[in-house]
Formats: sequence, structure tokens, C-alpha cells
Amino acid sequence: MAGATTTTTTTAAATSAAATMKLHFSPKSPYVRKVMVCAHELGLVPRLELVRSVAAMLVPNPAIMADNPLSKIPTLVLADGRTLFDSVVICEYLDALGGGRLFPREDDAKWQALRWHALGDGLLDLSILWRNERERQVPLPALLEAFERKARACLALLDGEADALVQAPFSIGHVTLGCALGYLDYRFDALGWRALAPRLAAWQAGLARRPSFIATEPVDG
Ligand SMILES: N[C@@H](CCC(=O)N[C@@H](CS)C(=O)NCC(=O)O)C(=O)O
Repeated sequence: MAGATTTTTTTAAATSAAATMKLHFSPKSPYVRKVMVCAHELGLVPRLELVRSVAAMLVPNPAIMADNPLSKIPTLVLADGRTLFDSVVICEYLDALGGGRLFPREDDAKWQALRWHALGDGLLDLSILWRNERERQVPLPALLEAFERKARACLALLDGEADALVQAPFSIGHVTLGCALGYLDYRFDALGWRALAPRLAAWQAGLARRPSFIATEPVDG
């Protein structure tokens, strides 16, 4: 009896694993880019139906909210209707489907990858808030200054870890840092981050040549 249950479960899992998933998507979102880089790395792009969804902090989008009350992208809808968010949860789900290469299991590599992921996500979070503040009619100078100080501190820390980034196996940490630096290129050209972190820039130049990063360059429109 137990065996029959296991077989049914496995078959159901295999069926749903092969089905198409809907991804609330924008080609400009760095968090969506994390998911898409993982999908490219894992060979899962054909399994994703990309639905262009506009997510804006001031304008909750009912079409996204039907799947995610936070009205944020990325949001993934599985074939059986279950939904997944936010980006790191979706990335880990795809990694489990695609062979488990991007979320290392063994202690040292795991904590290193998750730490870099957190740093990349934190840099992204502050960059988005920084851009929002910058676009306001009357930005708060102290806030702009604080965001810039934190961004520079992240870059300085990562510049000192460039060798470790080269040596570590490619992971969610590399994906997220690459997307955060790509976002600086896209929205904060004037910061000139490469001059602030030249060793990190050398590492990023190699990363940017990966097909997964080339295919997911942010585009307007
Ligand atoms: N922590 C979330 C952040 C996602 C996020 O903030 N996405 C932006 C688009 S780049 C968004 O949906 N913003 C709409 C909003 O904040 O209401 C994740 O990693 O998925």
C-alpha cells in the first residue's frame, strides 16, 4: 500500500515537474533577471511562459495580486496553480527541478553562497530605494547620501572578495551579485562602480560573458 502511494506521488510530481509554469516577468527587473539567469543555467527556459507584468510600488497590479498579494515580480505560478515568490524561493525551486547545482549543500560553500546572495539582494534593495528617492521631486539628501555610502561599502567589501568569487563554484551568490552589478550599470551609470572596485569588475567581466547573462541583459520597453 505504502509502495503504491509512493508511486502515485512520484508520477504526479514528475508530471507537474514537466509542465509549463507561468512567470510574472519584466525584462527590466533585476529580481526577475535572477530567476531567468537560473532558468538559463539549468536549461529550464522552455518550461517558462513569460507574462509581461507591470509592477510598481505606487500602483498595485490586480493581475499580479491574483497570484501574489504583494503585487511584486517575479511571481511563479506552477502548473497545479500553486504560487511561489520571492526571487530566491523561485530560484531554489528551479534549482531543485534542474539538478541542484546553484544552491550548494555542503557547509562552507552553502554559507558563502547564501552570504553573497544576501549581499547582492541587499545591494539591489537599497539601489531600488535609492533610485525611487532620486526620482522624487524633492529627494532627501541625507537619504541619497546614506544609500550611496552603503553601495560603496558593498563594492569595497566585494572587491576584497574577488579572488574568492573566482574560485568558488558558480552559485546563487554569483547570480545575484551579477544581477546587482548589472542593475548598477543599468540605472547608476554615473556611480562608476568599476573604478571603485576594479578586481570585482574583472570578475564581473567574465560573468557577463556567460550565455545566461547575455540573454538576460535588461532592456527598456
Ligand atoms: N524581495 C523581492 C523583491 C521583488 C521586487 O521588489 N520586485 C519589484 C520589481 S523590480 C516589484 O515588484 N516592485 C513592485 C512593488 O514593490 O510594489 C524578490 O526578491 O523577489
